[in-house]
Amino acid sequence: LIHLKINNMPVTVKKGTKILEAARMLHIDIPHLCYHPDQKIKARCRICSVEVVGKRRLLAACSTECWEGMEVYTDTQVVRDTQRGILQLIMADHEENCLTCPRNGNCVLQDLCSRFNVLKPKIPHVSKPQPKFGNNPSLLHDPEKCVKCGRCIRACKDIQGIEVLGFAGRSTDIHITTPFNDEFNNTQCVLCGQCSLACPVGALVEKDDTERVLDAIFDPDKIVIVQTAPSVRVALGDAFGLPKGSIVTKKMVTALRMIGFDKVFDTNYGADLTITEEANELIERIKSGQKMPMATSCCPGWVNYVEKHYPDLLDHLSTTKSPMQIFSAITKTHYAQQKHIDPKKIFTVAVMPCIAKKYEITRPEMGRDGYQDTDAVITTRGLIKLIKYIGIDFNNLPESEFDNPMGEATGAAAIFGTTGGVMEAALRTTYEWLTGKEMQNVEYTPVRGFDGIKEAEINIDGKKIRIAVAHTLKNAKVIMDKIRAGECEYDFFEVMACPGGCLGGGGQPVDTTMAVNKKRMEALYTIDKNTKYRKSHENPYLKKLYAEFLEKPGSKIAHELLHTHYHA
Ligand code: HC0
Ligand code: SF4
Ligand code: SF4
Repeated sequence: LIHLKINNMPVTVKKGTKILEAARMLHIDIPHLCYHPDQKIKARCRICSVEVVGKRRLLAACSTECWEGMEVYTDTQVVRDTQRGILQLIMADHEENCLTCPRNGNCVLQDLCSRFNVLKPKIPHVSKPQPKFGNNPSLLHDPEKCVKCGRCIRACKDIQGIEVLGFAGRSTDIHITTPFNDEFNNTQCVLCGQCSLACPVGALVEKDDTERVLDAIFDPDKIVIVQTAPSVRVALGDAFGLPKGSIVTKKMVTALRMIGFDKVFDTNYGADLTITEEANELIERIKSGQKMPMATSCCPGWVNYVEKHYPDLLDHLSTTKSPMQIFSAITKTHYAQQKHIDPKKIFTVAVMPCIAKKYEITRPEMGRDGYQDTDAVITTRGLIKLIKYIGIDFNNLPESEFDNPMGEATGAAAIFGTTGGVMEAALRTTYEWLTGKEMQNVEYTPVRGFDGIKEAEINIDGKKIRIAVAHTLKNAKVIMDKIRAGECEYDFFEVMACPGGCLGGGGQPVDTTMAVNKKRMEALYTIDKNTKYRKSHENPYLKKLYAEFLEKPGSKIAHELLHTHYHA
């Protein structure tokens, strides 16, 4: 243990603790910009500079380890002048249009300028106009707002192993860009949005579709139907000061009705359908031995990755569409027929933790008869914006239930939002269908938790099924390289592009970290535990849907509506 003093207050820390972390234990927040708790420390911005007795230069609190007897001061005149000086320099190279910035009110730089009273620029502006990138449905890059912290670069490289973003230029010309300054969709980018989640300012942001959603709501000729993804309900509360991992499903439903959606349904219903179709597909593939191992395909970041990085292995992806797309396909066909509504009058909105989903809905195969199945995707951040726009006092809202029939879902669907969840849900159904026996303990712990790659072998009726679960594309790469080399022994594997799965998605609130993700994961398992049905094929409304419309899993009509094919 190490003993030190910060601002004359004693604190004891473990060896290896950085000054920034030690200060937190004393409830002091040393300002930081390039530091992110889940990333490698680079100490680029130096805004965390502190004075240490005996040292002539200021030290970076994010990267300097505490030592025995250390005496640190975080609030001396020289520290404050340095911090203000750094902020002035950043502002000299920063587009000053905070009022119209998507991160207005939610920006680390804005908070720091306010905290250090850097209200008027003292240094002449040096920034030059730079082209924005955004010719894609998901992601917008505005280099004039960039603070060169490098957090986006590290997210892309260290989480996804992709390296689309990098520094270019020197001195005042230094900027972050893609290879050959190309648009994201011409690069190896998969639109996962992890860079936008890591960006402390408004330089990398999602494409905002909230205005389009409001326009549809105000249009008297449109019936606007919303579905909400499994992991939004355990993250939304963050924005309203609730403890991390709070389950706010029923308040969220009330808020969505207040915003003006005509029907509030649950993506989880679509997830149950995905599982019945995917389990059936898996059983068929195991029996035929074709295109093995089979991989899940509900994460569009992952699908984009296979298309761009492993186009020779696209056959391994399950043809079952994602819950979001299955949900919308049923809404605009069966549901529309039953309610006697022209599907072209229905406007479907999906609230997702994801920005790749904004791209997924534009794929040409995701619709029919000249209409798109899902009309708009807004992220958890987008929903927060709408709730604030309407002026809803979220925390004091009464609770309410989803509409039916597409608001009813099982516990298996709830856990889709965490890494390992799709696998566990699929196993619950596959096991029962292959054996004809009831699964006693539905909780399959080997696929739970945040290990990068989890492997297991299950015995189903004497047949060994080898499975794996990976989150982040860096981990997925390990599996894909094995398949390419002909060395992969799995039958079935799950990949989610984001750390922890969708609960750590690129569209979640910007203070998402792995520690926060852990709370969200626990919340999803709690929802599963407290749900009446815990296996997708037991969803009573799904049974009805198959009886009335889809006939059986894998039927001709199920293939038409609920399956697709991926191509390079
Ligand atoms: Fe996910 Fe999904 S679980 S991808 O992570 O499969 O976005 O939350 O909605 O579609 O259900 C995201 C989350 C979903 C879909 C589901 C799947
Ligand atoms: Fe990299 Fe994902 Fe950002 Fe694309 S969206 S640049 S893949 S982190
Ligand atoms: Fe989107 Fe979830 Fe995939 Fe991330 S893990 S890209 S949030 S679907």
